[in-house]
Amino acid sequence: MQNATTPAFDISAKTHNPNAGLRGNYARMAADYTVPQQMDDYSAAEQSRWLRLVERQLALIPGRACSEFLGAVLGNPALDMRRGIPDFAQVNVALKAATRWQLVGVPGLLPDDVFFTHLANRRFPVTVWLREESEFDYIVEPDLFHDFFGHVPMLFTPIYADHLEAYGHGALKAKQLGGLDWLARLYWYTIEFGLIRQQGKLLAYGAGVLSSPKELLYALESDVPARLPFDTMRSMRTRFLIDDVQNTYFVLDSFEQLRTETAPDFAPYYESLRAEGA
Ligand code: HBI
Ligand code: FE
Repeated sequence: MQNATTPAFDISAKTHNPNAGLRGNYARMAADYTVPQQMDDYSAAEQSRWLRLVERQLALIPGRACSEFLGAVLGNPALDMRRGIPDFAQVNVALKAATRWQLVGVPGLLPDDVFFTHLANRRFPVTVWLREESEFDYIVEPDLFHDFFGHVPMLFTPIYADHLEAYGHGALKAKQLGGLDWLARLYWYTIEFGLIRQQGKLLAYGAGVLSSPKELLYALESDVPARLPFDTMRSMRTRFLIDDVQNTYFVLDSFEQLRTETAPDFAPYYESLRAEGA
């Protein structure tokens, strides 16, 4: 289901060697790839860029973001992004109380097993650098805005927070079973580009959709992409495009559905996907 020109790009391949041509300063990171967030490092230009990114996206999400995301962004003072670039340490006080998750600063994309080990320990890696002005409308790699605006609000929702920890454990197991590329597709079509139907309305919960003005409108309103009922195996058979809008989106009926569909042991799934050559 992908166009012939853009080869399917598997993000996990890109992250096997995080230092290969990626941004961010990996020189001073800890053994677990975390770096301190230096609030004084952000320039006035970056603070202004952050605010413009936030204002633009806040104007688009009412009626397009799921209720849990909207509730967190508009209702939780710890997530008032209009005050400027958030201090992870301050957000962590509220986040820990809400779902026992913590944000950790990272220099950028991490090797899969490092990333998943953080998730399995309820630590969400948030990139500390912000995109350049020239990338205002689009950036391929996750930056501070994508990670914080797109991913962090959902961490305040317990059922989602539990799923993400379970996903981290599952991904570490998948790596042992050779199933990581398939499970990466599941992550892509849920955590990154997932849609959900709530009170009959099609809404977004995926971070890649919620943090992109173009993709938010396209994923919900364009008649080009396929929108399929969420199906674990089908999502793991569907290759994704890392540097373009998606051809296919998967729609949940509820977050309960995501939890129950991903509760079973995935080993048999990997066996049949391997047999199919998916
Ligand atoms: N590293 N910092 C960071 N952020 C990600 O979203 C990320 C990563 N490394 C691996 C990875 N994602 C992928 O393997 C998952 O999206 C499946
Ligand atoms: Fe992301």
